[in-house]
Amino acid sequence: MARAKPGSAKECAGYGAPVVAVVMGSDSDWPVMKETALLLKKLRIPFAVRVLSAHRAPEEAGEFARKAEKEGIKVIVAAAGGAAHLAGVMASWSTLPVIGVPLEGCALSGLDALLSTVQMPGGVPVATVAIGKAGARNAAILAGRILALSDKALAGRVAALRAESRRAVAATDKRVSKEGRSL
Ligand code: RP5
Repeated sequence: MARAKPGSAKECAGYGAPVVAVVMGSDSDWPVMKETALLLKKLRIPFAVRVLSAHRAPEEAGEFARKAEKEGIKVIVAAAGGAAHLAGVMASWSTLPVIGVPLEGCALSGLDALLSTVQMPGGVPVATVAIGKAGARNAAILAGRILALSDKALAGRVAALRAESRRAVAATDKRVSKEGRSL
């Protein structure tokens, strides 16, 4: 099966210079990490998407992290599966907030990536979210909340997103309880 191609920074960040970097270990991670990109787009947060490997191309990954802040990035979202060290490498080379997304591999269903991402030594934090798509979505919202601390308009959009999900639960509740009554 052909792999999805990561979107270019230019393509995804047409509404300003990127302030969030979404980095991942492989293009095989993109179908999940597209969830982060779509939510960032919905929140109108300019972002860049990159494939950077902690193991296969460590020098390039380190260089990216070292330069990120100077290039205007404010939050790094780093996703990887298996022996997932990409978020840790970002946090080692940068003092920007790093959100780690553990992804599901074949062998251990993402538990390997979760432990690799979350178990950082004291002093080098990675804010680790859930495995897979839920984590990918939460990474975007968490990045939005961090940026919203100094951006009132964005805070409004983040709040609107929460209200939308509350309304969705109410609609589901109505539908399922109606189905329950009709049994
Ligand atoms: C990790 O290894 C990547 O983040 C990916 O989740 C996993 C497998 O990579 P590929 O072999 O599909 O390139 O570094």
